Amino acid sequence: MTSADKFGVIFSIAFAAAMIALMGGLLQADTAPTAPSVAAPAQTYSPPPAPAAAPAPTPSMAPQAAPQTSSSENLKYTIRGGIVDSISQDEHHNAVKIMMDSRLDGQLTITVTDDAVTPFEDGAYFVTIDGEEVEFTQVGKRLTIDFMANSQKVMIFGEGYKSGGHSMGHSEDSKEHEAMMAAEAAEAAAAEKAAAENAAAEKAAAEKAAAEAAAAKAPMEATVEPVAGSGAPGCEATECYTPSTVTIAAGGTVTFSNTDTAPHTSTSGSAADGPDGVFDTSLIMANASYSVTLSDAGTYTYFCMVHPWMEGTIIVE
Ligand SMILES: [Cu+2]
Repeated sequence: MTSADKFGVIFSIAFAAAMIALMGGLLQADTAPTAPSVAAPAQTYSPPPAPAAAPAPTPSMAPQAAPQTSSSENLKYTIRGGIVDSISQDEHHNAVKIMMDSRLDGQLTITVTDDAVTPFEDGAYFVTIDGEEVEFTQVGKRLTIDFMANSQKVMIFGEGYKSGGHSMGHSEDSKEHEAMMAAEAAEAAAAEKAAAENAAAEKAAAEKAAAEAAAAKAPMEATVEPVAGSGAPGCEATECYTPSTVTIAAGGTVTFSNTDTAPHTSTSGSAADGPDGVFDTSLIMANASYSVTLSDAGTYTYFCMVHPWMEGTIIVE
């Protein structure tokens, strides 16, 4: 090695050492002041108690019943027996969705805001856990909801998820009335014709034509009901709405009549892609119904927002 080479090697080592020292200093300067301020809200999962069969004394085990308190989406909550994975707002349906991981029976207390979900007129809410309506206690805007182990999705619904009928009913009534009047008039006219000598042949021809026209045209009205027990998965193997496909004429009406005990929606779109905005019955309580009028021909799929395995189809001709 020449002395020039030696100098080069020593210089390289010294330069590298200086850079490492400099970077170390920068890193420290960069991370040191911010680290303590990003302390995330503590949301530690508490493991279930040790099985009774193995009563090993574990005095050092963390107290598993300690509730945890935090806030997400600006909603304050306390949960015992599980952890909250996420809280999100379903603006389209005026609802708050809470996804959680619960391995124990537990309790969620959450304080909602009008920004997150607007209550019904009387200030009340409607709560489901994994699609089933549940009882809960409400003090002001603070809801206390008991849940069973392995519950996953808590939905808090507000105004907009009205139970029961629809304003469309009135115009339907008057349409029905008009149709009845027209039918009566036609009957009277037909009777007069029958009295005439050569009316019989004419009437038969007219009736035949009418029957053919009726057979060719899809009905103006159809009724769809959720299959009993469709609030639990399994119906998708056959049908969750019955009939799962209905055909109506353009301008016709499909009435969704909830003969099941669980509340359901029929929301246009699909469970995979979400609502498409064509129609939405919103939540239909047991024994209530909701009518949808479709004026444009086409094939419309729909699903239940509460039980996404429930899907059906309306064909408009
Ligand atoms: Cu449903």
